[in-house]
Amino acid sequence: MATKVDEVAARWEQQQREIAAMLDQLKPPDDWKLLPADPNYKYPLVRYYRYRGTVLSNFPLLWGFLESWKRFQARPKDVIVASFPKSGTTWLQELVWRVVHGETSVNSGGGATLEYRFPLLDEPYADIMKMTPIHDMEDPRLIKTHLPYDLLPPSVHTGNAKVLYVSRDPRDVCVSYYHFFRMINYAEYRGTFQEFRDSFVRGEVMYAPYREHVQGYLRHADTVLCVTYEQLHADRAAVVRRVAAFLERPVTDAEAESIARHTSFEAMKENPGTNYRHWEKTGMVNVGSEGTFMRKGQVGDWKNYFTEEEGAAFLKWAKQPV
Ligand code: PPS
Repeated sequence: MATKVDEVAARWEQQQREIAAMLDQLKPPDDWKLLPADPNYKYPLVRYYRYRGTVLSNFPLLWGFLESWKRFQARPKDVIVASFPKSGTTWLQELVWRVVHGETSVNSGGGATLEYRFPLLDEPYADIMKMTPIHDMEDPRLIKTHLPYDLLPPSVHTGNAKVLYVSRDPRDVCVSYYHFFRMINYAEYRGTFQEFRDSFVRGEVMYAPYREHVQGYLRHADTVLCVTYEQLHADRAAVVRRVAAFLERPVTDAEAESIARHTSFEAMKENPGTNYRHWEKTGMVNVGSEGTFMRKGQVGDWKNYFTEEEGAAFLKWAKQPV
């Protein structure tokens, strides 16, 4: 039987033609400032803009981000997992999903991918992915976002939605992001790591500036539950308990241990609901050439990309208050 993923995959070529046609017609609002093109991105249909300080691509615009953002009304049962990309979003999403649904079986959500169970607020690609639009989802809605705190829809700031934020050693974020942009066909980054790192620091990569992003959420740590990738590595069951307490969905010790076990790197790499291998079918990634979404899952991979001095300087830059 054909799945939604098969339907999406069958439309890849047509979708590229549609995107090209939409791009021809695209007239970004005045407050979307086009950034100079970075020739290292080889995918021909992507443009980067700065919108209210943050770098976003033409994709949110093409897919109705502004309309959807205005329409978004937070509900008391909403749970939002926010992050700068590559900080452990998927990891925290799966953990949250399991806490909310009391899910302790191996393949959560019957194997449905997180993209459907826990959709992205920023790119309302529901049509393209044959998904239920976020507005029509039933409670409890679990929603992912990479938007900085100030760009969250106003009803999230004033509403009762519960927001969680995950951050990670910025050097590992940068390495993971570099590989991600090399892997996905919607970017096809072909510059060197040094070039990518420099554009990260200049605040020119998607969702930059990085420091403002992290510090913007940490400033709201009184209402936002902030966890780190490194804490997830060190003691996942403890994070499960913190998340459960924050969401007011208590878990037993046995449940906490089970959720911790099913959210190990190895378990999530095997789980079709979390490993993003379906992207290999839908055309999102270039199969085989640049690795997979679940790449290494390590703390400290940066040491393979930075010298000790470069790493120290980068960390100092990242921690500077802005
Ligand atoms: S995204 O695209 O922004 O949502 O990506 P995000 O999920 O934030 O980050 C992807 C990185 O997280 C790693 N990951 C994990 N590490 C350890 N354990 C588990 N369970 C896990 N799940 C995801 C994933 O491998 C990416 O990191 P790198 O360093 O590239 O391997």
